[in-house]
Amino acid sequence: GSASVLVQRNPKFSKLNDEDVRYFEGILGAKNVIQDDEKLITANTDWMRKYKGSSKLLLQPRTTDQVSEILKYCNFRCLAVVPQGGNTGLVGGSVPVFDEVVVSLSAMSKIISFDKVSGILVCEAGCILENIISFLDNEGFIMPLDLGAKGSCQIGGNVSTNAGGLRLLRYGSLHGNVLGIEAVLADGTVLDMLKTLRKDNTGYDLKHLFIGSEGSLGIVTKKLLQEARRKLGEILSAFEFLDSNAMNLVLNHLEGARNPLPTSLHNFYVLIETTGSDESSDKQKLEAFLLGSMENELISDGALAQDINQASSFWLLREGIPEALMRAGAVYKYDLSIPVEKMYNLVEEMRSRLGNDANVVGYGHLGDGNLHLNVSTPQYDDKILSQIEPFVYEWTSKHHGSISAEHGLGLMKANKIFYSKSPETVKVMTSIKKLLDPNHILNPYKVLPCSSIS
Ligand code: FAD
Ligand code: 2HG
Ligand code: ZN
Repeated sequence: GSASVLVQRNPKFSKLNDEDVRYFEGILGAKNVIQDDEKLITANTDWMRKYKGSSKLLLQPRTTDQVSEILKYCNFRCLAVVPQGGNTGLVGGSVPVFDEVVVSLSAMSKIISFDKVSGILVCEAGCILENIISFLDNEGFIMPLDLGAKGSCQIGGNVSTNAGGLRLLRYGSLHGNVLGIEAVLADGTVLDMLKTLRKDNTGYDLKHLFIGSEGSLGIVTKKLLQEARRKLGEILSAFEFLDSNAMNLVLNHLEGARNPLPTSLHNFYVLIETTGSDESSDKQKLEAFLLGSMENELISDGALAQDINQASSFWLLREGIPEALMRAGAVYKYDLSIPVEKMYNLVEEMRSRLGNDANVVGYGHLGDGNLHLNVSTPQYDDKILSQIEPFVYEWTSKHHGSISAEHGLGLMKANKIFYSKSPETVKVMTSIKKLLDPNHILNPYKVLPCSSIS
């Protein structure tokens, strides 16, 4: 079960009854009000199968108005709600903790418009990231966001977690790429912040509150605006790294994974991608970079993808790590921002703390200073956990890093926020939360510490 975080059900929340179900059926039609056991198990279980809730109801609205009506009713009845996208989140934020109603955005998956001149895309929150990527690719544009979970995660979930991913280095975070948002507040109010202007300094820019708010302030709905950039510029688009433990895991657990440098196992691998407007000059630059780095003994070996198939087989080695870790057994995940020069010290210290009890794996977005420290064990074990935490948080805090670079706080780290934020800042966040969601029905027990909310 969701063992590692102990919270109590808030007794203020009502329990779902038949009348509630009938009311939702009236809004959504019976087939979008789901009580089927199998579908509920899926909605109650996170991607890692680590967090499990016991919700009895899954709602699938098709319009913003329906989301608004759902929330208005839940707020009135004091029924707690979990907004859910593709359910690929890694911090236990996307599933109920107890019996919260799950509101899934999956049925809101239309691309509404795309303007080729400005590169502005408008779509519903439930659009699957991979569908947006291929839509834009067909139009000759690039989506500024890409991540391993692209086949399942939704743009609304990406915005709500402020997902970083594999292209942040080149295109920056969603705070820069999202031009507007439509969101529904806890009481059902629809906030239209969908301006397609690039410049608009009229008051507070409220959309930024919703980017990275992990479903705790509102539900992002229709028409997210997303800037897609043209394939231009001879610049680096990704700079990822993995250590030998990560490489070994992928090679052993993922079908189709092949080491392009098979002669010996190296301590570190980096995966570098460029996206320029002229393929042949890109290739020349990369070749020269590779040769130069080998001559200067910065690297000991390297390989250049010769075609798109080879490139995706390189990417599999990096993107496949979370999947390989899942297959290897239990996993403790830490998503940290740490100054690059100190980043690997933590991995090594963790290895010496845990000895042979665990496989400590380091990989991540080197170009962004983002380490994914994963500790893999045969099964979950409280003794091992007590060796890892609070050490990992204290270490990160001591080095002025962040305990959540890109995955958010969710349930896993709601009570750990003070390692990265001052009490004063948390107080302001709590005031905002209380203002926008006075009954705390939106994603309870997540993001902010329970002690600060009740
Ligand atoms: P969910 O998991 O369903 O939800 C995540 C959070 O957002 C929850 O708190 C939920 O309540 C809230 N939420 C979802 N939709 C909405 C909405 N419409 N309105 C309001 N709140 C909402 N993350 C990175 O940053 N970079 C990576 O490179 C990366 N790679 C990943 C690779 C794999 C294999 C996996 C499994 C995950 C990865 N992640 C990565 C984690 C990342 O947070 C998610 O994959 C993604 O951004 C979440 O989208 P989702 O639609 O699955 O949201
Ligand atoms: C990635 O970069 C994801 O692959 C997942 O953010 C990281 O599972 C992890 O720790
Ligand atoms: Zn990542």
